[in-house]
Amino acid sequence: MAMQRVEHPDRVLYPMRRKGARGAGAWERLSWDHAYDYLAERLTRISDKYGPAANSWISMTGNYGIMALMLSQRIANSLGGTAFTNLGIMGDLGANMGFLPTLGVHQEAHDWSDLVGARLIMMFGKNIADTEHSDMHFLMEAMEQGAKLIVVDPRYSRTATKADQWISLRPGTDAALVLGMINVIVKEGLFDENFVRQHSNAPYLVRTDSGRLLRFNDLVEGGSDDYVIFDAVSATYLPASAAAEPKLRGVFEVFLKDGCAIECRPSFDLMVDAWQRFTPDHVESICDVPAELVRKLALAYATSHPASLWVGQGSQRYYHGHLAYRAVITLAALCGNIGKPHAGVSWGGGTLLRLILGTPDSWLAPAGARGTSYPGTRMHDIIATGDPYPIKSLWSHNYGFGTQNPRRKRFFEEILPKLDLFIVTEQLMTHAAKHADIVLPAVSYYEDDADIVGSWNNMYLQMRRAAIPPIGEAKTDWQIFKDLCERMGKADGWDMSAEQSCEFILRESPDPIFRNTDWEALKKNGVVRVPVKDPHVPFDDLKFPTPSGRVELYTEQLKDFGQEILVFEEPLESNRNPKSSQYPLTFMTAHQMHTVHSQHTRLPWIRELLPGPRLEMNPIDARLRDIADGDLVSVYNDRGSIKVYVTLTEAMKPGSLNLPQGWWPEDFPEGHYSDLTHVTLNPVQEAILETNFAPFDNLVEVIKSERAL
Ligand SMILES: Nc1nc2c(c(=O)[nH]1)N[C@H]1C(S)=C(S)[C@@H](COP(=O)(O)OP(=O)(O)OC[C@H]3O[C@@H](n4cnc5c(=O)[nH]c(N)nc54)[C@H](O)[C@@H]3O)O[C@H]1N2
Ligand SMILES: Nc1nc2c(c(=O)[nH]1)N[C@H]1C(S)=C(S)[C@@H](COP(=O)(O)OP(=O)(O)OC[C@H]3O[C@@H](n4cnc5c(=O)[nH]c(N)nc54)[C@H](O)[C@@H]3O)O[C@H]1N2
Ligand SMILES: [Mo]
Repeated sequence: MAMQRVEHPDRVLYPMRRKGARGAGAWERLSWDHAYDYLAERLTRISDKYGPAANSWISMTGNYGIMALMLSQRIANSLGGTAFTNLGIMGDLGANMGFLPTLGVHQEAHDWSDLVGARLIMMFGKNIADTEHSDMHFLMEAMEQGAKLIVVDPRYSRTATKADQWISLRPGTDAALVLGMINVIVKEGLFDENFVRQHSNAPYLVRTDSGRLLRFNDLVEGGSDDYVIFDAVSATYLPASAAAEPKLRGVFEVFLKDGCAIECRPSFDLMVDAWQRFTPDHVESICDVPAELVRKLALAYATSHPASLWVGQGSQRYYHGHLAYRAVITLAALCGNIGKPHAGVSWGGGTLLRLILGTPDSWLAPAGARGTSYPGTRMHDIIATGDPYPIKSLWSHNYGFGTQNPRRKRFFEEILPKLDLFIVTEQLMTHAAKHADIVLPAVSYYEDDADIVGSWNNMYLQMRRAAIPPIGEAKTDWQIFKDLCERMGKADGWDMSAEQSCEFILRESPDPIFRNTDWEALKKNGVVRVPVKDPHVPFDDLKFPTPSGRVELYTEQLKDFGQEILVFEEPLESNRNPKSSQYPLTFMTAHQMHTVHSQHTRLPWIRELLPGPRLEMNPIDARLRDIADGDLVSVYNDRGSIKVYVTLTEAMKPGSLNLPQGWWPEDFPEGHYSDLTHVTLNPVQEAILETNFAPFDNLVEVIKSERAL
């Protein structure tokens, strides 16, 4: 089947320049030499007129190799241009923002093999059976060895079909469900008091006047700036690092060094009080999960040891997505389920995200040169407004731009006309390529001479090697940018082969697991495990790279946003907001088994299985709208409207819709699902990292367009 893609009739075979209007489909073939000359001249002209930052680059996960992913930053730095970052606009950054404030790391995961031995496995928004099927056998083995599987998903996903229990919650409400479990566990005294006292910041005293954590030097002139606990044995205030039996509950009158008395409470006391309102009944009203089930879930988790929690991407694709991950981490920490085999909270801890975050600066900015970088989530607005400066060219590579990006319609109607030059490096003549001014041919994986490929959830690295020569005149992104920099006289740091560049990325990485990876073995065998214990059990030393060195359940840094204590927030486009009277249905676009994003939906053999996009809808919602199975419907909101055929299925929770993602605009009678999406900046996420694109946080309405024949 791979060959159907490699030899696809839509394959881009040589550089092309648009003739006539954008999107008109008339092209002139260029030699590579001519293409480089033309690009060098155009980019220089833009740079001379508007400044070098007016040329911009963006890439996505298309090839999954680390170079292809990160080259947009390197080329922008070499030419003084603008790089738009990709993790936020990808929609994969929400989870990091739950992990960072609490555990001090962007992500962590137990090895999949470590699942075997767990008594209970709970998965939130993770559909491993479709999206990580190569590792699914570990889950099956764990279940054969006695683990119970609970899947939390509004949709009866393929993973849910394998579970002992499927919890179908209202989309975007995971944090409330988990808060309900936490509330029961605390009330029943089922939490791990010792872990909470010794390894979390729950015993630290908080000033109730400001919400800030008390510091020892607030009490004692010249004291350390350590946090403060109240020790039950000596009945004194001690620095948090002292050996003590800290109290978790109570209200204390504390005298500051200037003699003033203030009220303090252990953060645990404040948190537990704030969480009281998440009774099972209240949670039922939020999540649409029966109260009795919430209670049972809590008891099952707190009494099954060891218990392993997995979070996928589904829960983060909401405006407040980070809260779901923080909630799950809080639950695990309260039950002392962190740092232990077959337990923990796992999300994206494999080598891929580590490689992205650990790409050495010396590789990203060869010759020390630096351009400018802006979050990809701001790209549309920056280009539309020219604020903070004009952007006049955009070069998209390794990005299914036109299907995978938010707000396609806005891009093509409003943003593209602002650009003097739109360049797309692609394998196929995609929707974006069709609208480009210049299209450059990219190799497929099988023609790529060298790149390092990381994994989402395991600790292996692979070395990609060419299996066949390039089709047509295709080149790697590395080669294209290297040639262009040479042409433009900016070749500093580009005098490496692709293979040398791979070695450089590992050897110079700030992350010791890559610095210490056996490069020769990777080159020779094509695959290597990075040097971490096998199985990898995150935090087994119970040291956390947070300011306190502990799990930070109380997050002082988010005080100004009212999120110092874990809260639940309704999705931005909740189906309970006033807007839902007009647009009552939550519209999701989950990943699907038979295609990687937009890459396989057009292959003939895949088409036999998936002839085209189908909107999944519950029969209850359909009946209300007189919609029958197979009807053509319009899905719309105030951002756009699309037409698609509908499949009625009880796998969908009433009130929510799913349209598996990866279809091209050409596959829809009208519009494309990304026309319905939005990118709304979230100040809390901006304070932690950057806003995460929330592709499932969309309200829509559906009406029948044509009855099925
Ligand atoms: N609505 C909605 N949108 C989403 C998501 C969602 O769930 N719903 N998911 C988001 C997520 S998690 C992700 S990771 C992104 C994925 O978004 P993309 O990475 O954009 O997805 P792909 O379809 O894999 O697109 C990759 C494109 O890169 C091209 N390509 C492959 N290899 C190379 C190469 O070596 N060089 C060049 N120049 N091109 C190459 C392919 O031909 C393809 O057109 O989509 C995001 N967008
Ligand atoms: N075959 C295949 N595999 C892939 C990909 C692909 O395109 N195709 N893409 C890869 C990439 S880049 C990524 S990021 C991953 C993503 O893979 P996953 O982590 O599995 O993420 P999604 O498919 O986005 O969503 C997972 C599940 O979350 C559910 N969900 C939606 N809303 C909620 C909610 O509010 N709460 C809960 N608990 N669940 C919810 C959805 O119904 C869905 O079943 O897959 C990777 N693997
Ligand atoms: Mo992704």
